[in-house]
Amino acid sequence: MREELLRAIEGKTARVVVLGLGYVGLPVACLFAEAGFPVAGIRRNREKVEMINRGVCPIEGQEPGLAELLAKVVSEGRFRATTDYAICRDAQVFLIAVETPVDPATKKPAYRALRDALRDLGHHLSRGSMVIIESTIAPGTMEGVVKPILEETSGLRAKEDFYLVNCPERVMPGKLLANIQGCHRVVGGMSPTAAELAVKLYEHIVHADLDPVDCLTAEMVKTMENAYRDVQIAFANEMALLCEDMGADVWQVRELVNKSPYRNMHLPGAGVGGHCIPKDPWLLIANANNGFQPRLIPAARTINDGMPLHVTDLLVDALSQAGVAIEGARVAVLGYAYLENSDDTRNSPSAALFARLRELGAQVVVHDPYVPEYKGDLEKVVQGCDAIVLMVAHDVYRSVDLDDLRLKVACPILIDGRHVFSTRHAQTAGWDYYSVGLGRE
Ligand code: SAJ
Repeated sequence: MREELLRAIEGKTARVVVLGLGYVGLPVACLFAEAGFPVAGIRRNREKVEMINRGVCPIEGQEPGLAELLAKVVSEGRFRATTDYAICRDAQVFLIAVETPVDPATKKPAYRALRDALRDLGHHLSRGSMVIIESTIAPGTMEGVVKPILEETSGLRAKEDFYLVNCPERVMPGKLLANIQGCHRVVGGMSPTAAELAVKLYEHIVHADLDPVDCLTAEMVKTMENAYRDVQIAFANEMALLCEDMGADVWQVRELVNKSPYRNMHLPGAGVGGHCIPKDPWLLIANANNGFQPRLIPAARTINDGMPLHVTDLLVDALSQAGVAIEGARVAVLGYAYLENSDDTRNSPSAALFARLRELGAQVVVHDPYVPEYKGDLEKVVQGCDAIVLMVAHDVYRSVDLDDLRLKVACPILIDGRHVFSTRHAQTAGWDYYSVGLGRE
């Protein structure tokens, strides 16, 4: 079994199927196709499947090289998408890259997409295959969820009849291809042979270290690195709140803190969004059950989830200083994606701000150059507004002419959730300027 699969991997004859063609699955499918493997991809959304098979990239934001690569491997017949799981029947290598959210109420893993993909694949799984989970999963999931479902639906046994691997993705919108090719990866095998074979496979597309480990270690590494980032951002956000309280400037303070050795204070801001950082800390602690009491992780989540509400408070104060009630006020929100220069709106902090402003009775208009429903002319969107709230540091906002914009609004209040502008620049242009982390005189 090992030799046969190794030959197919080294000879690039192994048929590869990627389950889930989103921000993780689509670029990895294209790279394996470009490396010379026959690749197919499965996505449930028929419209996106047809787009992909026309060689059109469904990901909108700035994604260097992806659209061209997709068009190339599709036109050369090396990659095609389908909604039909039967395509799995003649394949040897399967990569699963579906969403793994947490339940908003219980903060426990909500693995519906993962379980469905595993069940549908299990019915077509043949002996000698390799199944790789790229999705970020809670420690203990490979043993407790993935293996049992595949064994039950396939009638095969992991290790003896097929190889099982957890190789967590490390991609970020805006750098999808570069991250896959250039980032170090941990390759967690249900057996050392499984890890060894997966390393052989990824060597075709990853030009960085590939560390073979066991599955629990791989699950821990990925969820912990994102929890680490969330805690670092929470520290920065708490310091921003402290600086506002004491009339200091967190942006200047941070720059100087980072001049001291071994410090890398992250960026405070209007919130933490995306499919990873807001939920992976909960995945990390989801299966701890021998008395472990998490304190830091939940505290960091509370601080970061609170930032869009803090931005709302800054706005309400600013409006009341100007004698404008939030109820009925017309507020323009700049940026709806969770990350600059991306179209990805998953767990976007702007959604939390939007909901809160609506609750308070404000009239909310949104602009985002990348999110289809909020594209449009910025000047028209802010026309007659009582305030502007910047939530995302898209490049296009950095070069906005604040003097021009000033002439469009009814009331010159500017709340900067990402410190895109400077106080002097904004005040010179006649704005009443507020920024996260900036104390007022
Ligand atoms: N953010 C801050 N301050 C910071 C950094 C980020 O407020 O200093 C906010 C961002 O605005 C965004 C959110 O946090 O709303 C997440 O930003 P991100 O830069 O972490 O972007 P992600 O979530 O797309 O990417 C993260 C990355 N993880 C790490 O850097 C440890 C990426 O490497 C992972 O591949 C990705 O999660 C993932 O898929 O897990």
